[in-house]
Amino acid sequence: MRKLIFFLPALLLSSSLLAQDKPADSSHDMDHMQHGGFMQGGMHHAVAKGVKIEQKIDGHTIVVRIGPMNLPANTSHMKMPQPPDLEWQIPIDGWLLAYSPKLVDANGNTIPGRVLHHSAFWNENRADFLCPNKEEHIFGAGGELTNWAEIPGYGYRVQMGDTIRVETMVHNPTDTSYENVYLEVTIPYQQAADDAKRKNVYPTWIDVKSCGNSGYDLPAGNSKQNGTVIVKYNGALLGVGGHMHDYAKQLTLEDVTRKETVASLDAKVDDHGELLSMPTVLFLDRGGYKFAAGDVLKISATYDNTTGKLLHDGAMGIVVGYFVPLDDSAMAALRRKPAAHHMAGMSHDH
Ligand SMILES: [Cu+2]
Repeated sequence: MRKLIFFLPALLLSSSLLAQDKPADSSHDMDHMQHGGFMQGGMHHAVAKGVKIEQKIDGHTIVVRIGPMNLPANTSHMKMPQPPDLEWQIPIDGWLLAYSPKLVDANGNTIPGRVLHHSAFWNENRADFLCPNKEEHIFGAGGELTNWAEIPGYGYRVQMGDTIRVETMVHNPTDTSYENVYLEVTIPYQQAADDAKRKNVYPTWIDVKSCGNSGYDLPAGNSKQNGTVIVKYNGALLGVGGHMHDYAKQLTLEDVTRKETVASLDAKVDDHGELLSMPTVLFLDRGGYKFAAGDVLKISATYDNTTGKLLHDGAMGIVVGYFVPLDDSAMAALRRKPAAHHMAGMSHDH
């Protein structure tokens, strides 16, 4: 089974270091829909019935809960009925600070993360700052259930009523069936009305498919895919992680305009090529990696697919980070009304 690594943030561990810097986040793409079900990777998925999204909020934390989902043993994501896209309405005016995902059953017992293929949160009220044809992808999780920790002094700004579209795909590669499974994401927040003000961070997804759909066919053997994107804002990248799939070798990000390598991320895989982890690189010691408006960024993903065959839609190459613009007011233009075309059952490729 392909494993998805949404790395981000270990960034966020060293709190004192971060005090004078900025943060980053992430994004994917959406795909085709069809009546009564939906298409992902060219495959038709049945829709899981009765899956809802709900939230609980106290003075500090929102818990978003998606479920229940029934996951029979040894079921691929193609065969598993999948939740439709769900919408979460933001209940505060302020900042989301961190994301901590877990899987539980109806009694609160922990379920192994491996049964989560991926989940992606998209803000329908904002366009991505690098690829305005896409919504802002504010959070992603794969089977590793990586926490996106808080960066002191920074946050992702939301407004009451913002609509977050939540895509979730599940599978069950284990020999155990699980019933009534919930994905719970715990999100600490701060109200804008509070005294302490935060700097805004913008999720930064730099994709080898540029501003298109992220997934691509992975040829047998060694391969390299490149993409470019132009930064339209002055600002700084606080740090980056990477998102790849199995048989990954390396992700590199270059600032072509400056003729500099921004980051080189070596994938860690096991003996069979299964992806174990992607590293994180921080630019804190210099106050973030500075970009100037107009800088051309080039991203490259290298793979070594040892299966001997082409893997349809088997690869992705995305550098993910947190961007802090020099002039935050310039980002206001990225707000928009949610597109009216969304319907349950729409999802992205994985
Ligand atoms: Cu992926």
